[in-house]
Amino acid sequence: MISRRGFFNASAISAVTVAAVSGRVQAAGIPEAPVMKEAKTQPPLTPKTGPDYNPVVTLNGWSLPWRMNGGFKEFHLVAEPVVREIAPGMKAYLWGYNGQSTGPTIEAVEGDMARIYVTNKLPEETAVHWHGQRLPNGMDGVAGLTQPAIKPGKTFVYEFQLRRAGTFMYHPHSDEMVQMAMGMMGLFIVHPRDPQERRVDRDYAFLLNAFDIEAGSYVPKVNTMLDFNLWTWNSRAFPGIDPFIASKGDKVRMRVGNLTMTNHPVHVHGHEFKVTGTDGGRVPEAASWPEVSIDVAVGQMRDIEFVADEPGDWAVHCHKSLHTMNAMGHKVKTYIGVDKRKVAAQIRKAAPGYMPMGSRGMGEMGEMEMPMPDNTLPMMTGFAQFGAVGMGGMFSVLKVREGIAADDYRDPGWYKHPEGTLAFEYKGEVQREPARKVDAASDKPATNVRAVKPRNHSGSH
Ligand SMILES: [Cu+2]
Repeated sequence: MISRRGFFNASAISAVTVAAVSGRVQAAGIPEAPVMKEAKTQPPLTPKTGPDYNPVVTLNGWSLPWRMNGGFKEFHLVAEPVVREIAPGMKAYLWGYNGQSTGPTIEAVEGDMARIYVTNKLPEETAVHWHGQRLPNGMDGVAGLTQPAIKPGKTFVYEFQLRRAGTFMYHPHSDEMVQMAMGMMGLFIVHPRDPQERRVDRDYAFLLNAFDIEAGSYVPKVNTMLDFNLWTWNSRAFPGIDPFIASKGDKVRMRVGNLTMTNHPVHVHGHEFKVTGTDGGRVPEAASWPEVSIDVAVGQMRDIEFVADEPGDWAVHCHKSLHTMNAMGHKVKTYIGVDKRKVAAQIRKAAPGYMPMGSRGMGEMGEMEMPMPDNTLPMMTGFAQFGAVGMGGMFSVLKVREGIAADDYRDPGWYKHPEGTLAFEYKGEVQREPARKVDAASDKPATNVRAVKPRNHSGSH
């Protein structure tokens, strides 16, 4: 029997249960397999054993506890059917790992020896590919090519040294299209040996994924090629995606991996960021480039970093507008400019209460309370302090506030806009001073802008 002592290095993982009692530990020598019961963002898992590092925060996810065994850091993944809440009001029957889809984030340190047990509790074969890692070929997890598939009920062991730091992923390479359409994937973060190297204050991570679940049903269609209807981050859709929290002045990193079948331009409002990491590792500081949107292609990972120096509630979203809608979005016809009153009157004779939609745009749909099938998300939903946000899917909010404690990831509520900094309705002459001057000494150039001499003083003669 395995002692729990020395296993839990988590200070507090509220929702993790160790299911040793329910027979998850199949044999002495296999580490226990913790299970997550909820879809909330869990606090970072601070290391208590092994080399030190600064843990990530997985959006609507958690990190997998490990145990040290000799020179190995041992993890236990269980591939299994799970029930995932996509957003309040909708659950999906997916396949995942250790109780959730996406699976837990694996975190370790460059140079660590990793030993990962994978138990298959699915009704079919699987294998786990460690996307982006340098490892011996036989540990690469491609069923049929580098190993026999893991049959239902069996446990395989993967062992490899983590040779480089970076943002990686894991997913099946066995009936891959079905298993990924069902939600099987997770993040694998390898931290640098020196915890001070490129250190940030808040390190967020999430995977872009997608499902095709018909309105009113629970199971994804597994043979969909492109026509997905639920665009998710870590198998959550807005308003089910938790916010990114930052204290003003924090250096924030967001690590994004794409395991959908299309690209996603991820856009952050109110800040410029730098692209500081790709699948190939850290981008040297001098080579990282500024952006406000980063296109993450299929199978890619991108790390972005910025100083959260603008207080407020800033949207963070995929810039493909069909990806910020929930189910049914793309099946709705365009009626803008159409006078449907006559048509509606005709239809009401047969269907009393019929309501035409969309002739003034579709924003109105975000505010309507329409009867829907059970277990379906409205296509555009989510309310904030000024009304309907009119968004679903791949959308969240970066909440920057003054003086949030370093370990505090609680939602601070909606931003209170200082006097004079909020867009307002025009009601007559506007007469007031600018509320927020950029620089009192406006006749001097800002310090980071080089003064440019006029051309005719360039001294070329
Ligand atoms: Cu997208």
